[in-house]
Amino acid sequence: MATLTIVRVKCNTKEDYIGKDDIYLRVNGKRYKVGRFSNNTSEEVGKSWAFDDEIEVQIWEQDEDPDDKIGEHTFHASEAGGGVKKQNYSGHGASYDLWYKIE
Ligand SMILES: [Ca+2]
Ligand SMILES: [Ca+2]
Repeated sequence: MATLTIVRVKCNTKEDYIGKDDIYLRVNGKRYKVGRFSNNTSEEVGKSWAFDDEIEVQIWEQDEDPDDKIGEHTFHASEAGGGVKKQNYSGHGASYDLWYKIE
C-alpha cells in the first residue's frame, strides 16, 4: 500500500477565455474540488489518497457545457520515497503543474 499526497496545484495558463478556471481532480474517478485559478496562481491541496500499484489523477476544468479535461497522469507505487516532485498537465491550451509526493 502506498500514499499519494497532492501538495499544491499551480495554474501557468488557464483554460477559460473569460473568468477564472474552476478546477477539480478526478482521482481514480472520484471528484475532488481544488479551487479557482487565474494565470500564475497556486492553491495548497495537502490531501492524500491510499492506493495499491497505481493511481490515476486527472485535472478537469468545470463549465456550464461539458467540462474540459486538462490532462491525466498515472502515478506508480514504485516511485515512493523520492520526495516532492512536479508533474505538468497540458491540454485545451491550458497548463497546470501539480506537486506531489508518494510514500
Ligand atoms: Ca472551460
Ligand atoms: Ca470554466
